[in-house]
Amino acid sequence: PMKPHEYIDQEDRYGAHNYHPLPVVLQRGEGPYVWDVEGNRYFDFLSAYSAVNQGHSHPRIVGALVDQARTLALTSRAFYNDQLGAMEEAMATRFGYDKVLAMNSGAEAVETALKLARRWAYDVKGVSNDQAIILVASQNFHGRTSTIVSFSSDPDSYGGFGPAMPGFQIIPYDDLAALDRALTNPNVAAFLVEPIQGEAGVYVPSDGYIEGAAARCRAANVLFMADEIQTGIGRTGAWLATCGTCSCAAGRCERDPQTYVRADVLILGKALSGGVYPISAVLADDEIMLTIKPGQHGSTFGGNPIAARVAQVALQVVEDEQLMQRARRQGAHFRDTLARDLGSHPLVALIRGRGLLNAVVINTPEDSHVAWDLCVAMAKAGVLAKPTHGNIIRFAPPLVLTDAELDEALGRIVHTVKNFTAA
Ligand code: IF1
Repeated sequence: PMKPHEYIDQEDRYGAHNYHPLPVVLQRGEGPYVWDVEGNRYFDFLSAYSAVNQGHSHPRIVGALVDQARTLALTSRAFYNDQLGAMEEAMATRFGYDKVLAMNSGAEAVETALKLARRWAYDVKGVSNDQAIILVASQNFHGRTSTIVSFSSDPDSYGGFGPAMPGFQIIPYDDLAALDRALTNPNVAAFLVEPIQGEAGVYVPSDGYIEGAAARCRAANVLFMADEIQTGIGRTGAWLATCGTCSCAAGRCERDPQTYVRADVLILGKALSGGVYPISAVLADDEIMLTIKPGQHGSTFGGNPIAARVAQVALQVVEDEQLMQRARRQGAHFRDTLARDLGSHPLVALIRGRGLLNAVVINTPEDSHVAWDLCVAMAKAGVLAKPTHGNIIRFAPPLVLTDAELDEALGRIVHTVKNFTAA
């Protein structure tokens, strides 16, 4: 076996330098834990950016993956398979849409939604050819394709990758007046938005923003498209962040009319597979989804039998283990405890989040090393988290921690911050 630095050197030597990982080399995962190559155990408070909500290597999900891989892995969509329809039915009925379109990565699902919005604009709304505008929010993160980075406001994402794809307009996030102004343009096809902005640093919008945005889009005959790739599948304390304050009581969807928002186009990824396989999907009703005809969109691997089988089980696990209720309850406890123990600590500027998608804003400029050094110190204390924007630390553990495990991890986080001395 190699030493940790040898693995790091090997990646550095032979891999592209498009990431800057924390210096931890992981080998094994189970539930909320991962182990490095030297056998040290960590609480995983990143959860692969919320892809492993169900915990690492969930036995039921891995069982489905392995069994289906042995039986039939890939057919392409040139033929039917015996798993895809069941996955489509499970997702359509659970989330309340006519149709599902299966892809692989989150970025591909976002691309699919953008293409659907344009087709719907031309075929249904009656926008003149090539004139459709899609609104997006500033500080958005929707993936890394050349089209998606075209409408990023982060120079690291779009810089040097031009020319930008036309047909997008960036409006301020959490600003209904700005949305109102943009919606006066009759060529607007859709508004694509994250209900909570992940990459922006777990930025939770004002109460009523998502409801207000959806209502304004509906009034203007514009599609409201929710990117729930990171916020969905239990992470924020309900099936979806757009579910609002519904409690998913008894695992049943209440669709509380006070706060539930139904996106016209719902985009899912990440934890749709429990992290064992890349699976994404777009959900919409027939008026939108059936604008794309055979031969006009697709993917070799999209909707393959492994993905279809895995997604069914991954969703069932969330429901059976009541992970959204746990995320809601434990998330409140997490924020309360951090506020109590670190709320007045000089390093802590702000604690925010919903469910188990949380962030601590460190009281330093974005170009300071403190948040990074703090994450290295937390790793030494057995908790893995990663800074974003230089001074924001995201805390998003798998949703399968016991209450005692959460308290143990909280103790380590609090202890590390209290004993931290900036270099
Ligand atoms: C990386 C952030 C998280 C997403 C939303 C689409 C995608 C993502 C709302 C694309 C992906 C990622 C990818 C990950 C870092 C990450 C992230 F910091 F950038 F914002 F999760 F917090 N929509 N999010 O959050 O999905 O194509 O990656 O499957 O390594 O870039 P993808």
